[in-house]
Amino acid sequence: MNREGDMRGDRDFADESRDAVRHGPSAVPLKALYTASDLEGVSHLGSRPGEAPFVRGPHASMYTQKPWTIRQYAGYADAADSNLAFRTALAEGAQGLSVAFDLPTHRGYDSDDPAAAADVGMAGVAIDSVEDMKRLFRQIPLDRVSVSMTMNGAVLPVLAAFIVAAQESGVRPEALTGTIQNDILKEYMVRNTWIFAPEPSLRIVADVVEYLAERAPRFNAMSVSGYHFQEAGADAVLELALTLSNARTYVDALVTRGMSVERIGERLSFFFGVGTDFFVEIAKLRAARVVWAGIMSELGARGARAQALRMHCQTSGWSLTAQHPQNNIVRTTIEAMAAVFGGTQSLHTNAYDEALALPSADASRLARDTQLIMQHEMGLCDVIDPWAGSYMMESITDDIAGRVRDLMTQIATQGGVVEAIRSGWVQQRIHEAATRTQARIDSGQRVVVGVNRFRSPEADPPSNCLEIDGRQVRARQVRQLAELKTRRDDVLVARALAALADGARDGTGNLLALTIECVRARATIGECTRALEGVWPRYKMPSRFSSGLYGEARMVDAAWRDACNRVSALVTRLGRLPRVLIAKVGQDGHDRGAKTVAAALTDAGFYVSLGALFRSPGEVVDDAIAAKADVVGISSLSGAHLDLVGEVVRTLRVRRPMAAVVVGGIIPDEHARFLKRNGLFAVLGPGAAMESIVSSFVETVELALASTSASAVAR
Ligand code: MLC
Ligand code: 5AD
Repeated sequence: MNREGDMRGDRDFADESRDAVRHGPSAVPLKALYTASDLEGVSHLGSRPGEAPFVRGPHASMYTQKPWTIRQYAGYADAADSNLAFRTALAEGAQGLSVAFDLPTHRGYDSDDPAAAADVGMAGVAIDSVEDMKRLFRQIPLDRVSVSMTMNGAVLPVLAAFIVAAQESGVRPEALTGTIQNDILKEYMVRNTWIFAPEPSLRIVADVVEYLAERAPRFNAMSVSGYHFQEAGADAVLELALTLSNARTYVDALVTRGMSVERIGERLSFFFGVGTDFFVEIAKLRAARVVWAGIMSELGARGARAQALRMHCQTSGWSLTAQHPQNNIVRTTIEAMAAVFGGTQSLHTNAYDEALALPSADASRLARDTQLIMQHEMGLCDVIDPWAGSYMMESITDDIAGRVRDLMTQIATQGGVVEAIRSGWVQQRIHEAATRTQARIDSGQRVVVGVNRFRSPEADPPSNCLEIDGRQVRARQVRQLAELKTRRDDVLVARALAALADGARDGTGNLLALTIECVRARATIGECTRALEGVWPRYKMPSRFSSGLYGEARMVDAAWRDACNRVSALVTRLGRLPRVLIAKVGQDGHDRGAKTVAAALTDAGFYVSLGALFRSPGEVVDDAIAAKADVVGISSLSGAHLDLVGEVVRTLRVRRPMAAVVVGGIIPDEHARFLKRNGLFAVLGPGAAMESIVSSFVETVELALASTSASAVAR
């Protein structure tokens, strides 16, 4: 029986496309039934694991010899807190470490920098200097535990601090194992922790790869990421095409600098997201290896180590819901199975409470144990590439590979990825995909259990969300920074920083080698970044969104039309369009939600301005005044809302009292109550359908106007 409840004859069913009953549009059309004829023309069949094109995995023995690495991404507050969490995790079964840095560190600000104040320690660990890095890895044997560091913008000083911290604890660079993300291109496309413009940033990437190849040959010099594309809304084909195009761009740049393609390939690694489209996600990982092996072979790589794509995977954070968080355990487990069936080398499973806050200790343990159970209780490591030979799996693997090659050709003919970033093509394409997905969820075409269907009236059990006292972390960091500066030789620091700036300006010397000397002399992450900023000013990028798509997708939907009618009524009452500023504040660069809301509000009839990223509270108020906003909608996903949103509300009350503030994102209930007591109009939690967001904005404008006219009368 299909979802509509009617029975079909066997033959009809066999011939039918699966589209009508699928859970959502997929990167590739799936059929209800696959047969032997679907294998015709599939060229990768017949290869063995560890053999080109590596569809069956990069190693011959795969998990039978060594299971994937359980590598949980973690970091919060300061180095000492995170060190304790790392050591506990390793004692309890984690097999590698993966450091989440806070946003100021990502963007090259020290914890005492006013631009960063509210974000210190909130979404990851605060690292200001080599001393913090030493605290972070205290009593962790860096010659035995491999460490992944998700760092891109501030890769030079952070990696330098890691290398010096290891050296000062007796571990030479040659002995270090791990991975540095060092993938700047996707930062401009989606993740938004860039600091400099693309061209100088590409030089930094290449200097890092060259230095590591020479001095730390066991360290993976980049982790080219697709995960963030998926999180931002891309489907599997777009995720692969962008990731592999970015990787290709790096390889070309390194080859131009004289590095051998063999050497580059050996320490290049990849990172993919694994979402809810189960079969497609498995096929995606297999297809990634096929396409990449082809590219590397074309570029002249001969060895298996250079041709085989090795990957880390993370289950999808976006697929998790704030409603009934325990359902997320199920989502994550099944996504993790897809990653394992796809042959990942390393895996992060998300914690079930991530849509509410950073993972609590309980939720982190459960996430890790999910993988331990998979490895030790379920027999998943006993058979290599168990999906091989499946009509469906081999056919869609081939289909995805073909589509990815086509899209990569399209990107190349447009002038390549750097050009596609500059023109906004990539950002736009991902944003449009995200907007369409949102429309499908809001209209109920794509089911999210407990959110748009099968809602339960029962309240969720209270969760013990992790709370970080950012002010305390900042106070500690500021004190330690001050101490560091009294103990160091300032002349030595100044000389090293000047040499770094010269290296950047003149194009001479390896920037990582030069930064290592700065950090060894106790220059801070912020000081190294500022030295480079003297040569390469901080980059700025406009924020854009597309109107039309969302409204069109929901045109025939009564709930959406009702919401639009409410806006029309408001327009009539005001005699003009109601004006909204959608703003991001602080160092939080997650803009998927902000862009989708901007698009939907525009389609509903608001006049929407979308603010730039990384604005201070004062700048958000400037933008609100310039936009003559009736409502300022702030999107906050980094945990820094208490300070930042509070300040926007206070400043706006003085400078544009008629404007109201609403917030969307990850805001714990208690914080929402506190902010509302202090003048915030509304909090829109995750999972809210656009019609309810539109209605909230309408009500906010009405209430704000009523209270402004009431206070005018009182005056
Ligand atoms: C493994 N090995 C085998 C084998 N399996 N040898 C023989 N037979 C087998 N079956 C060998 C490998 O060749 C390697 O040795 C060693 O064992 C370790 O295995 P690995 O497969 O390399 O695993 P690992 O060290 O864990 O490395 C996996 C990786 C790496 C290559 C994908 O880059 C990695 O760990 N990446 C993690 C990235 C990450 O955590 N990112 C988080 C992003 S979060 P040798 O000698 O070859 O080294 C994020 C979120 C955000 O980005 O936005 O903030
Ligand atoms: N600790 C653990 N997980 C984190 N994530 C982000 N920051 C942290 C952190 N400090 C996870 C979330 C998010 C993804 C990018 O990584 O799942 O979706």
